[in-house]
Amino acid sequence: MKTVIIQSKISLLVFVVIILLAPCTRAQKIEAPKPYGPLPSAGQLQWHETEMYGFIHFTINTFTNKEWGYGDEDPALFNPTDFNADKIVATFKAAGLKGVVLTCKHHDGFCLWPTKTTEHNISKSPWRNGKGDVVKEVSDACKRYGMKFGVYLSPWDRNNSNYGKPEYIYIYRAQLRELLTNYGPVFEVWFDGANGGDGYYGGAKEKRTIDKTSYYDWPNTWNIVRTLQPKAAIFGDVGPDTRWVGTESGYSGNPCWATYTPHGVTNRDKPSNGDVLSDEGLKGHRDGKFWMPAEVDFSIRPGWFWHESENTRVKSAQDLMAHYFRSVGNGANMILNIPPDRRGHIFEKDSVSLVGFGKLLSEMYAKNLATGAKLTASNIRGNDSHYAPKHVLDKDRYSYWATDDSVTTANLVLQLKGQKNFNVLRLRENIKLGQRIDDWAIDIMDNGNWKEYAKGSAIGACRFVRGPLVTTDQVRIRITKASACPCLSEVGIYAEPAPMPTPGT
Ligand code: FUL
Repeated sequence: MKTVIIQSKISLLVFVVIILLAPCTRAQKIEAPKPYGPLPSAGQLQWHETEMYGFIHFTINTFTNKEWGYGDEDPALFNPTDFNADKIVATFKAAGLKGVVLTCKHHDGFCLWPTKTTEHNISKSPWRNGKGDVVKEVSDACKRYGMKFGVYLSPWDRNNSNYGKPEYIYIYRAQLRELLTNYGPVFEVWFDGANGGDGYYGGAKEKRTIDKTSYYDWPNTWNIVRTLQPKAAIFGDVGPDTRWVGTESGYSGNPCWATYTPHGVTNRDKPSNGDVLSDEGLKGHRDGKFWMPAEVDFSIRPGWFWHESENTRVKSAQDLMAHYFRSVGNGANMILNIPPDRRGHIFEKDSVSLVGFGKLLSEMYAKNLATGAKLTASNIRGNDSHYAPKHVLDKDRYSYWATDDSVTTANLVLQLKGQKNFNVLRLRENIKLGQRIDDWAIDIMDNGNWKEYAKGSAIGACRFVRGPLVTTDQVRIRITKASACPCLSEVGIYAEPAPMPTPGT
């Protein structure tokens, strides 16, 4: 009896202590900032994290020396002598690319997998005795190398006799279903807006014009992706997940907002793939209705397919670095096309550039010179360590330094561990809370005075500053304008290695 009484007294005491302490614990919990503007979906977040991947343009055109096949090509022409998906994917990986998007069908309509939807496919080629499947080989290689896999399926089909009629949409969707069902996880589905009109079309050899705003019934086609690969990001001129940047030259606008409201050419309020004011894709819109970040697509060569005549016109590792800073560096993703040759190999010169590019990147990233810096912020949200500046150095792109709601201009000083030489800075916002920062500047301490090193607009998922080499022991990030209290999640400071020699021509 006595023990029971003692036990209940102890329980009461514990209860009272908990009750007394509760308000203190509550008081320390400062609410996170409310999200601002359009926000990324889970699929878009994984897409942002992927940042940079390869594009493979490889089909009948590789063997006919064309960029756009007419659609009358004999499938027997497709016969690479030594195709090896592992080697290709391994080279992509060495370049630091995190995935591969394969042109499973280009405008000529030739399917690189044994589809049930058309005879115009790889099973009619002599390659692997008609038993080959490039989609399978590439997607399997991606799995082996820990690379993501994505598909490009040209909506325009210059081979199919039904193209332009309602029947074709069923065929197209059946192709999409095959690709999204039989080859494992897909991280991105690429819908090209290109359509030139004329084609073979089962022998009709004529020009077929479609109404780009209605023919493909995009919302229902996108739904197939949502159902079969819910995590995949959908690319198109009008997104809906990632927008075409509006150029194929390998750069984005500066700034490049993740938010965007696409507008049509024919009808401003009815934009569609192939009918969009593409110039607006370069920068996006600060007050855009949608979270629809830009993807920068370009080729390591002038063309998208391999042409012997272009073997002397391959971008160098240094060129690729410049494209990287002008795309990923502005918050866009970079998709770099490297077309295999007729052997099914990445041509030697392309390979040298790719591997060189990967080396430049990994040397640059080897040392974050901000590591160990002492951080001082002009304001910390509720003085709560959850929002302290230390989070910009913790390698977590979603933990962040934030200010109080009323504070939309703020400074963050990094006292570096000694004098450092650098020419590159990387900033990120926690985009789960939207794109909040409008304008920023970066200063360096120069003989006892702050000196402005760079300034710009927009940060978002990733923002690089690539400037002249400087030496300092203090860096100051100034948020000079924000639409809601800033939530900065990363500051990285790097030095690019000495320029690599351009591979010989
Ligand atoms: C363009 C196409 O017409 C090119 O051939 C290439 O596939 C590129 C990625 O998109 O619009």
